[in-house]
Amino acid sequence: MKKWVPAVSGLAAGLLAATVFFADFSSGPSGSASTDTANKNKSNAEKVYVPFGEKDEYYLMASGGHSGQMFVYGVPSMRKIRTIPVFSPDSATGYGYDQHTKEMLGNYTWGDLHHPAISETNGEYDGKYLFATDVANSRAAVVNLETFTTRDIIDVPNTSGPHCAAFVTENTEYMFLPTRFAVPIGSKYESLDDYSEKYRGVMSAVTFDEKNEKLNIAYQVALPPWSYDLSDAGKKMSKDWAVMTTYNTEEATTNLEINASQADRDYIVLFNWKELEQKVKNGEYEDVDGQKMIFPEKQKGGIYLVPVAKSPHGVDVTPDGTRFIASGKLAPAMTVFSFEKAFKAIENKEFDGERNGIPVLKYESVMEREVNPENALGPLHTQFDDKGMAYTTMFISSEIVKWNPNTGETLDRVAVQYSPGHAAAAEGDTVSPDGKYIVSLNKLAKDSYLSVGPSHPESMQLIDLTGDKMEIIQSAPVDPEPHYAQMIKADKIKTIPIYDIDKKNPAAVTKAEETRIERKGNEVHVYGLAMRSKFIFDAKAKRPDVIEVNEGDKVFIHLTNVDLDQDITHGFGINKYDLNMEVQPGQTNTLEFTANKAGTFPLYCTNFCSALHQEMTGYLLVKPKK
Ligand code: CUK
Ligand code: CUA
Repeated sequence: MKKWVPAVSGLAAGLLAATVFFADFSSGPSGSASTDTANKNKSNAEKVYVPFGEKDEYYLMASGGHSGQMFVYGVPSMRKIRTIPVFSPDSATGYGYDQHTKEMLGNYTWGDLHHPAISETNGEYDGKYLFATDVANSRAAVVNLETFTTRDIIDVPNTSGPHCAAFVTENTEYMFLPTRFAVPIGSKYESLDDYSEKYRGVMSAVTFDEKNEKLNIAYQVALPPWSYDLSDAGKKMSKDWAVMTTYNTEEATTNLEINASQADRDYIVLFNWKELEQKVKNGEYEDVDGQKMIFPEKQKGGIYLVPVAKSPHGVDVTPDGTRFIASGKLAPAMTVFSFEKAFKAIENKEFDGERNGIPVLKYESVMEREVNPENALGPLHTQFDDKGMAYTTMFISSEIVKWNPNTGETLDRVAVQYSPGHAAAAEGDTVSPDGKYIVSLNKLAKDSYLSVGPSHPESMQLIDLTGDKMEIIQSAPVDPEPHYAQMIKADKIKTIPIYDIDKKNPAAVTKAEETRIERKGNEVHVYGLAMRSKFIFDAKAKRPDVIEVNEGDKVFIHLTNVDLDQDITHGFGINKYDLNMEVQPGQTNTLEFTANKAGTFPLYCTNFCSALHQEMTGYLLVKPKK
């Protein structure tokens, strides 16, 4: 049963003056459910039940939105397993407090993480790394999946909000980071009256050096001053290509809700990254503050525009790489484009003029079909199953529609609660999705869970794809908004049980005899260790667990956890110094701070580690200046 209620909020609701299709979930597992429903729910409960001690079949790597973090869930249980701090400090792990993570975060204290991307080999998730970008402060990050820790963060210059990333190419050659907000190159001041001339929508091609775990900007492209929304890399026959959606090709500078929705068409940018790479090798670029910048109006070639229904959002490449599907948040249709047709059109120069020096391909030359399921409104993002069937989220009609991209035929629909943004299918962005599951990432949960006041958590609903009909079998709250997630087979992730004590790290100590406190002028270096259940900063001292410094000293506390037992992690917090860090088994971490407050400051282990964890304490004594 469905009931119509007026839209109160949401994407473009004002413009559309639409009504929202809210499904009625009142016949839930409790209450007046029929015996049939009860049985069905029992079998659904079994489908998601993972007994204690057994493991889930998939990892779901979900974006933590404007928490700046990433969340790890298990599928099918939908149990949350871990938070990975990426773009924001995290008190629990001391992320952003120790020297390495503090340097990575710079001076930023928040981030807005939208689209996690798992590294790929031959178009398959390889389970090695996870990439993400920060819309708030224009950064890109890489997380190592042996340890589930962030290893590198870079600032992306000339850009403001690389929303439309990260999507990696088939062998993780590149991820492309186009900007959401056009800004002047160098982010300097320019009047908005000169927007069309002075502003640009720069895209960065970022590479990953696995050996050193470093991200690098290989080159940038000064695209027109439009907003770039979502992107996807080609696969197989289209592997050298990538696509991204644009909006505000009107180049409006105010009241975008209205002004960026004037033209009937915006564009998909279609580009050949191999060709752009070659251009850079040939020296066809300009040096802009040390960045290799391609200006498409001057260094022509490799980039094309494909007209698409106005204000598109998602664009997704089919697993076989033959098509790309754009979803129009203001148009009720999904548009299927053919790479083969696009390649022919490029060869035959079937252009409809150009914009900003970039050729516009004829819509009819590239478009294969427009798909418009009855009453389905607000298509945003598409995922795929093992048979190549498409699953598109419908933000306004609050459902997922299953359809056949080869014919356009609607195959099934399931109501979700409510307003799905993305969905994440099992191995969904690879060349061989698993089918089996899809998770709907809903923007509004509306009373699905115990009330916590006016603001409710969002939700993720797990949908079983193995039966004749899609079926929701589990749901989990998530807070805040999960923009996107990727679901990877659990056995592809190979975590390490403990860190190898890093002998190359000059700050590592392995035995009590090596512990020491060294002073060089007003710099104090503590080489300490943590073990159950004590700290040893200097084994030879009268009180080995005490650090004494002078007010104004620059203090470095290097701490190695020598407990090489799985899961025996120690913390190191100093009262009232606003400092905490975690040292996992075998790890060496450094806290760097200035002892600018004189006094007596207890320090203690912040992670439960043994029956005598409470005794794992010491003192930082800061002698006042004369
Ligand atoms: S976006 Cu499309 S619904 Cu990928 Cu940031 Cu949120
Ligand atoms: Cu170490 Cu608690």
